[in-house]
Amino acid sequence: MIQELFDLSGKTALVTGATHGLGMAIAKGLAGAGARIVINDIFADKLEKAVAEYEADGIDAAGYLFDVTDEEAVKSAIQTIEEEVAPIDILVNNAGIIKRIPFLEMEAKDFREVIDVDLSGPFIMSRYVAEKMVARGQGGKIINMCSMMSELGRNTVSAYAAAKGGLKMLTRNLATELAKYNIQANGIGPGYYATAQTEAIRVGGHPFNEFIINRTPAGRWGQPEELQGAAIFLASRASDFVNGHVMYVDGGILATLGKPSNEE
Ligand code: GCO
Repeated sequence: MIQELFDLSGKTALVTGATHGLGMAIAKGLAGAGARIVINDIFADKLEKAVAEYEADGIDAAGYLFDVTDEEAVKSAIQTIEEEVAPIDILVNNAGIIKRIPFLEMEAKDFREVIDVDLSGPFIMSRYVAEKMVARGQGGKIINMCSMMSELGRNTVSAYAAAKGGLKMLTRNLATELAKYNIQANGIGPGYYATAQTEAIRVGGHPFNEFIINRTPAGRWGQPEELQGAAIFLASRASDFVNGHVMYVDGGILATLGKPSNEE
């Protein structure tokens, strides 16, 4: 049956930072396709709340407390997860932060912090998860959460754009170096989604809300669940010859220059 191509039964997926938002929607999607879910966060209370939320949805998610930027912590967490749960077949590098600060006001420490979480974190995670995948010789999938900012600049997000542009290139390099081990590394590039991360620029009459609705050919913000199809595809056998690709799920933003706000 063709559905078997997308079946994740027997697979284990680690989705970093999947305590809320896009990561949680993706993890729930992978669980729906049959995968065993592991998540992490740096806050114990967020982790606990999320595990309960998965449970309410009938998903038995294993939660681990560690920081993706801490190389030693990552190494030992991966070891523990593989012993306590199962070998990681699918890694989704989702954990990320954003700082919206005008370029001329940004300090290097803020820039570095964003690069650390959004770019060095995925490097560290991929480095140590891939090492185990290679040793087992059964292939694997790495999915990096890219962004519109992997392609476009925007006021106030220089650090985030630099990190997400870098993450796109890290994805291509992982694809280059890991393909021979049957590991595929791809990215998902979400457009603008109604999540907590975009709340500050979406609600309360913020002009960015109108701008995004007008700028997106689909004429609306995305809903987190709309990323599930892309995630399942990139995590499954269906994408075994897809490598180094960033799949933009953006309602068409990157396809268009946009239009004046008063145009039908
Ligand atoms: C912003 C947004 C974005 C999005 C997303 C776009 O301030 O422009 O927060 O960066 O969250 O990553 O793809």
